[in-house]
Amino acid sequence: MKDNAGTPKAIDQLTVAELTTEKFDKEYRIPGKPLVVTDFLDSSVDWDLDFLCKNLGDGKFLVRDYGEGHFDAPRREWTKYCDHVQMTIHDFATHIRDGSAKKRNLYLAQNPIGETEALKSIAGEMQFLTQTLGFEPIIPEASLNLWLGAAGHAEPLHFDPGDGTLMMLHGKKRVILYPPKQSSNLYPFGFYDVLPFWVSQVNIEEPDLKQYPNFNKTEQDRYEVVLSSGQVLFIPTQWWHEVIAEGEGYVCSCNHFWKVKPWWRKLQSLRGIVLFSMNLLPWNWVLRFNRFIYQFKK
Ligand SMILES: O=C(O)CCC(=O)C(=O)O
Repeated sequence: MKDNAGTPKAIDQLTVAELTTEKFDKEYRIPGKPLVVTDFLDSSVDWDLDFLCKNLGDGKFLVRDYGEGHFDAPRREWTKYCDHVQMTIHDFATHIRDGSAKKRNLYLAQNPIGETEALKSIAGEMQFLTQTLGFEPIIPEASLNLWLGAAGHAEPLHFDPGDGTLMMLHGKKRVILYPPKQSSNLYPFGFYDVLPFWVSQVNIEEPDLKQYPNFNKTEQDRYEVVLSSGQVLFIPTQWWHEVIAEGEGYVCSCNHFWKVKPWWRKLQSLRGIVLFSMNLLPWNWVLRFNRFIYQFKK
């Protein structure tokens, strides 16, 4: 990070034993404040490539194919977010092992894992989220989503329609967060723009302050955490987050999107309300409609 460098704020950290339902509700869920639970998963849990190949079945996953050099260009010059390719976990593991996932910027992102053996291995932790902390899926069919990619990959700054939990299952991720009140200083793409309106135009590691001068104002509200294997991060809806895979090799995590409670936290920004409403419609309608409007706007 260059001109905008300051000391980021830390995210609160608690152990499972310190976390009661009342404490979570009062201090984190109701105000919409991020939290790391440091010992969330059993220390024996390690979703490495061998584990994933053995426990995820033979079905195909949708892999984001950003393409070589994609992240070197300013976001405003991108012509799309990414392409997609379908492959089995075995094929993707080969791309990770031979270095082509890193070179081509392939990212197995946000893929539902369904009722697999992998999910069964963390059933107790999922139960803690739903039964002890009272999380409810954002839509009934919402599942645990897998994120697997090469170290170095950075998933650009964006926000989500639901509350999220991101659990680290192999390796480390650095997560940079900004609260919803900073939205306008993060220069989101417009409605019917080339990239979705819940994505920021700013490359926060190398911000172009001539083009995005108000980005400087976000410094006081920059939060950062390095999430290690076994930890889970609560990301409240509309909190902007960029997620960077640290270290060597590859990283694996899973997230889940949950209903926003209390519901009025959905109303924090216009973008948040629109994204939440869109999420209630079938996504292929939404994307087709967006593309249709964009071609006239160009
Ligand atoms: O892990 C990633 O790359 C992104 C995860 C994310 O955006 C989320 O959990 O909401």
